[in-house]
Amino acid sequence: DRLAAFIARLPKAELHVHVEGTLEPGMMFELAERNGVELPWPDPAAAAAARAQYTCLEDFLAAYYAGMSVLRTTRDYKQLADAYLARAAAQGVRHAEVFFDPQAHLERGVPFSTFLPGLAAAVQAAPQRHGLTASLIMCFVRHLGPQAAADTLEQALPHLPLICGVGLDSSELGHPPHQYRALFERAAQLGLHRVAHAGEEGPAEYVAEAVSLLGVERVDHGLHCLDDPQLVERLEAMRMPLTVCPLSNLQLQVYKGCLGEKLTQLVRDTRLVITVNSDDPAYFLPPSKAACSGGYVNANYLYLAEVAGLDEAALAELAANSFRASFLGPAAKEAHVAEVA
Ligand code: ES4
Ligand code: ZN
Repeated sequence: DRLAAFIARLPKAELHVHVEGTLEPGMMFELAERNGVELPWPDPAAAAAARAQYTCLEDFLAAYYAGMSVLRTTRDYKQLADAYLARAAAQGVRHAEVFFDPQAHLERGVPFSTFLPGLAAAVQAAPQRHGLTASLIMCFVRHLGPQAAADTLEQALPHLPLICGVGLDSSELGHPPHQYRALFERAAQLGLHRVAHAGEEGPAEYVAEAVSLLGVERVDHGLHCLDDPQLVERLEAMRMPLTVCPLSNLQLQVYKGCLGEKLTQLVRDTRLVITVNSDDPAYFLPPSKAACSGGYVNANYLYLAEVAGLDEAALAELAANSFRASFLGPAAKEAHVAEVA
């Protein structure tokens, strides 16, 4: 329809996408065969059907870590990231800041020197190959704790020129951000940008901690800040961007109650700097025959537009926010924002 066509043409940045969450069932089975890895599903159709069934963060994460076990060689990582960047470019994405989970690979015996060159090769080739810029953000998985995260940052030191920033992801409840304060101080000293998942299923308090103790420049998800009006005011005053992922939140049921109401509140009733993102687009598909393919960023804009009743001007503002909230330099930001208008 008209809105879907408008969204498809909007130039946009994607700031919250896990490269491992872009692994489509077809490529997952291709790599499983190439690398001799056994998967817990018989074929791509069964894996795809299973994806529709995950309705909480922990069930999703179990499948996400199982799925990425097929990634073994530099070539695999390059192929995965390149395929995502091609699909993103086809959706009007002009710049992508892509998360990866080093610990999920290190734990399986795949070293930095295998996965990082693959991811970086795809990122470096993206402007020529697909017409978009991209960078890499290394996330620490909270379920392994702060010491494992600190060890991971030290292991990453030889590769820092290829890494734009650090983030925090995986399980949230029981893993408050204050546990990562020293780690994020170290990351800041190393000149890395900082973001963190907070307020996805965790409380508003975790969002407040991420902002005041970790010094994050964006909050990933951040939805539960709505439970604390004073915190919302602080985030508005700071112009702290939230990277919201509507289809992810819908599928994983992270908000008890009506998600549509909460998303509407975020974009219509606050002055928060909201951006729209896909999170794990191979896993989180739109509820119905949406006019956008898969769970990629345009399907997230369309779903949000539908539940919150957004018009073209509001959608363009969200796209402009995505560049403003990016880690691009001021000149590149301005050029992209001008292109949206
Ligand atoms: C994630 Cl949806 C979500 N939440 C937290 N951590 C993640 N890693 C990949 N997807
Ligand atoms: Zn995420």
